Amino acid sequence: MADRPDPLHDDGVAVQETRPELKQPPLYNVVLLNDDYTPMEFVVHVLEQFFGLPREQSVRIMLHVHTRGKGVCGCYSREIAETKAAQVNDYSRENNHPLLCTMERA
Ligand code: TYC
Repeated sequence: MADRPDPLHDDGVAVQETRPELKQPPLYNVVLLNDDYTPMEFVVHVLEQFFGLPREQSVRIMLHVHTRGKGVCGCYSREIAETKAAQVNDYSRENNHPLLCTMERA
């Protein structure tokens, strides 16, 4: 009962009602960066395996990154984007490729 201010007996104290938090959580683009050494086939493989993209779209994104410097692989909540980027970076390191994956606010 005492968890809500009583407007008739407020002792002259103004109470600012807390508005409910209605904002959607932000989304993040997972971004691949170009480098001079990672084989194109490895990048295509990463896009297929970690982002579930079909081969044609993976080739298209890889070539976009190769020519433009970076490109978006997918858009996710912060936790999923962090996990994807970390998985790609771990996998690239395990395979001795300098491929880097980051995330940016969408
Ligand atoms: N630039 C690389 C090459 O010529 C290919 C590449 C594409 C590397 C995309 C990274 O995110 C990348 N072998």
